[in-house]
Amino acid sequence: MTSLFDPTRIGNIPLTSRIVMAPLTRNRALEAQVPGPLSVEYYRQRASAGLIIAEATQISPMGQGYLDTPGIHTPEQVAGWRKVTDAVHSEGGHIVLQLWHVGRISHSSLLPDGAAPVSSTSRRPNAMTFTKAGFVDVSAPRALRDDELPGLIDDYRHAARLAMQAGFDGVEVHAANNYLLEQFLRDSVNDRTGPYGGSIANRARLLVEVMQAICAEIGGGHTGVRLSPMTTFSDTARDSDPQALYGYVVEQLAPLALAYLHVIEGETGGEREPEDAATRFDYEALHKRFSGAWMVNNGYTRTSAMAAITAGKADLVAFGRPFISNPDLVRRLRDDAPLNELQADKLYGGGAEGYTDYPTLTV
Ligand code: 8OZ
Repeated sequence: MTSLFDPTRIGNIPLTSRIVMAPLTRNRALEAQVPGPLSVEYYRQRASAGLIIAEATQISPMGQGYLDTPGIHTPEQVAGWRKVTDAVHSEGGHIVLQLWHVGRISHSSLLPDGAAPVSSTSRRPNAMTFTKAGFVDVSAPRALRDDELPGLIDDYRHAARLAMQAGFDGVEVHAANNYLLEQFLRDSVNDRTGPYGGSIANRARLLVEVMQAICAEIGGGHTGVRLSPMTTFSDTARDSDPQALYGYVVEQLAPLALAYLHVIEGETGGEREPEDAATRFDYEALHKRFSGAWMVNNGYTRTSAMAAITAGKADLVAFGRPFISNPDLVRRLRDDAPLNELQADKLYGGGAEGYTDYPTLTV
């Protein structure tokens, strides 16, 4: 029987356990969206994770949606990330980078020349973001023209190449939580006509083309994807037929032989298995169609994670908040040791406090 603590290999990446550090936005990038020394220390402290998925990182200046998030589109950012990957590797860990474009979840003050955010639509969501001026409503977006999409796909390809240059073991494409790629997927948001709107195949086209471009650049064995079929994060309605939409997506990704698929079950950071029939989703049906490693996430505990692995319901379990407050989470789960309390007011922005000062077990 497979255990949560057994080593494995996903695509081209060897892992020391099935315990993954989920991507976590912490808003501590320095000038020019470069990860700094504190971030090097933060990731180094967590290198005993079976795999670290580094925080959502914008693929281009237009991909940024919150204050002080890091990028992966300039040489300075590559150099900053190289220090992170070197630190994790020197501790025997493995780390991939989450590639992010926020689409319409942004504010003009964060974008080049005060530009409008871009999306599949020109409709503004009822969502907020964090800027220099504090929490503000997101700005009204501009719908991307079809002839701009090849350039966008190229931004993803370029970011994936830079991530490998920075020493990452691979990348995870952020196609979850109502950011740009999900804004194309869902019929609740995508109101386009033409090849990228309307049918499921058309709405999935951008994600599939992004994945194809990245896999052609760095190989499917270095590439994963994150999906959240049922979340309403950022006040976004669900698709009218998520089961059909995500079934199609997984089918289209099959030929790429991805290292893994990372699924957020239920509401991001909220309920995983709602009782309400209207919000139920058959994740097992997707799992059956996917041949790479299956990574689950959302509120797992030691007990439920061990059960998911031994039952074959998942190959990997990603933990978010527990990894923030417990750099040595793998050891604590293995020993069934108590966990540190999360300092919830220190999640976004600031310095070492609530970032690199959580204690590890001493004996
Ligand atoms: C919390 C705050 C800002 C961004 C996600 C990247 O939910 C995020 C995020 C989470 O995927």
